[in-house]
Amino acid sequence: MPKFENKPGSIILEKIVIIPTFNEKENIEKIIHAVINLNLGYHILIIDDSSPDGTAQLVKSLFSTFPGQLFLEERHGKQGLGTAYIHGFRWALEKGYRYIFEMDADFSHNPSDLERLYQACASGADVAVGSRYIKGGAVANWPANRILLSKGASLYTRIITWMPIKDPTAGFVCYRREVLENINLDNISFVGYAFQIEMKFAAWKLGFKVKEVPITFIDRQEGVSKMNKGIIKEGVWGVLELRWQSMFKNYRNRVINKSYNPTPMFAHKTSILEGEN
Ligand SMILES: Nc1nc2c(ncn2[C@@H]2O[C@H](COP(=O)(O)OP(=O)(O)O)[C@@H](O)[C@H]2O)c(=O)[nH]1
Ligand SMILES: [Mg+2]
Repeated sequence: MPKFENKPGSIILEKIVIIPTFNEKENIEKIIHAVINLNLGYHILIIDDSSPDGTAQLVKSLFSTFPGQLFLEERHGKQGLGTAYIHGFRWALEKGYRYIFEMDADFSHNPSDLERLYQACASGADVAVGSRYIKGGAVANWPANRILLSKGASLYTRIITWMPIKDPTAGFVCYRREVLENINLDNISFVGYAFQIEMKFAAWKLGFKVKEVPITFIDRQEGVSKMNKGIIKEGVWGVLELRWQSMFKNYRNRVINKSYNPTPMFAHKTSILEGEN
């Protein structure tokens, strides 16, 4: 794990987009270019689970084009989306990033929408969720069975948990670092899409302000989805488990990071730029 690099007077690292990948060779270079070409200061961290198709090699081939902006963490074997993000969150917190994003590699999430999530967080939200199911949001060319599954999962989650979020399985998210620092990431237990629900549930239960921002989600054009029955099963049981824990045990106590100590340099809103001290 790299050492914490921010020192007073040095550049505060602002925005990092974490992209988990498993066999995304058709998309990976294009999505990296698309995010960096926004020219809005986004850094990218790819978490690759030893993709047999050589995704990680393609990322490495871009290191010299985007020095200091593109990073890669390689893990051994496919370990699931949730643990990939947890790995990325720890990495980004350790480095000192202030806004930490989740995004898929497959262009289902439009990189141009990153800034709308960022603006929502920069103007008062703690978590900004790119939402398909609020006014102005949409899903384009997803097969009917996937739409039904996704909408069904959202309704099911809301009925069971009462969490006031219309798109709880959304995977296009911006977190203020304080949210991730406050959550005990050791106790986030799910690996698949239930992970997305649990992160929002934890943030909501800890009293953070979650704002949904409408987005249009587009089905992937290239590569294949990693959705499977195990992920659906984990989602169904996972939501019940969250509800159970929050009813009879103190979920808040379980999920709060008791050793969280805010770093004073992150307690204010203004960026410290190099040479300004
Ligand atoms: N590192 C890692 N990434 C994964 C894993 N499973 C899925 N992903 C990535 O997570 C993102 C979302 O997965 P995807 O297959 O598009 O799911 P879908 O959009 O629900 O069909 C993509 O960028 C995948 O490459 C995994 O086990 N490990
Ligand atoms: Mg996808």
